[in-house]
Amino acid sequence: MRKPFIIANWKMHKNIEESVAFINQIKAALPQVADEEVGIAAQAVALSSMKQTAQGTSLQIIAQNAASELAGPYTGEISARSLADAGASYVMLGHLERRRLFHEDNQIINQKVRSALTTGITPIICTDDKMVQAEVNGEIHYVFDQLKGVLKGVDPAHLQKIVLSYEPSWAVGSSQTANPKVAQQGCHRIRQTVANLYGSLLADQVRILYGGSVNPQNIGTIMAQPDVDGALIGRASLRPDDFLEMVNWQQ
Ligand code: 3PY
Repeated sequence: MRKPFIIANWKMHKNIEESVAFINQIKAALPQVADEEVGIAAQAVALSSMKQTAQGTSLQIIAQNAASELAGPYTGEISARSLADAGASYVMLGHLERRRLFHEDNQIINQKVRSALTTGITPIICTDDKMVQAEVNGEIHYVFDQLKGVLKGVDPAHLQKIVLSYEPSWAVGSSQTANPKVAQQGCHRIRQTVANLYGSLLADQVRILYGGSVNPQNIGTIMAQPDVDGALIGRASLRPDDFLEMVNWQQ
C-alpha cells in the first residue's frame, strides 16, 4: 500500500513570518494518524522556524533544492546536511524550474540525489516531459534518459524511500487545466521505467506524485488515477483553506 503524499511547493512566495503563520493556521486540521503524508516545500531560511512551529504534528518540512556537495568552498550553496539540521526530512531535486532557469542537468541532479542520500534526507526527484515526449500520431512516445540519468548509481535499498514526481512543463507554474489521463500516463511510464531498472517489486513500492496545475477542483480525479500516489501543488497551495481542502481530497 503506497501512502498518499500531498505537498505544497511554495517556490519563492512566502517569507519566514508568512510560512510560520500558515502552519499555525493549518496545524490543528492536519491528519493526526499517518495514513497520508503532508508536506510543505519552502525557502531554506524558513525551514527551521517551520519545523519548530509544526512540532507535534505530522507535517513534513521539505527543502526545494540542495548543493551537490556536502561541504566545502561553494559560496552561496546550502548542503543537504545543513537542510537536514534545519529540520527538513525531504528535499526536492530537479524541479523543472531548477532545470529551466538554473540549467541543472541530469548529472548535477544525480550528484545532488547521491549527496542527499548520504545525509538521511529523502530526495523527491522531479521529472518532466523530457521524460514523456509529445504526442505523435495519437501515440505517446516516451524516453527514459532523464530517469536513468538522475538515478544512476542509486542503490535499490535507497530507492524504496525515494519519492518521484512527474510534472509536464506546460502544467508547471501555469493555470492550464491538469489532465488526469496525462497524469496517469506519465506516472505509469515512470513506474514501468523503475520496473525495468530495479524490478517490479520496487516499482510497486515507489511513490510517484503528479505536479502541475493541481487545484481543489481537480485533485480528486488526479488522485483517483492508479499510478498517482500524491500531488505537488504550486500556486493553489498558497492559501491555507485551499491547501487543507486538497489535503482532505478523500472527503
Ligand atoms: C506547479 O504546480 O506549478 C509546480 O511547480 C508544482 O511543483
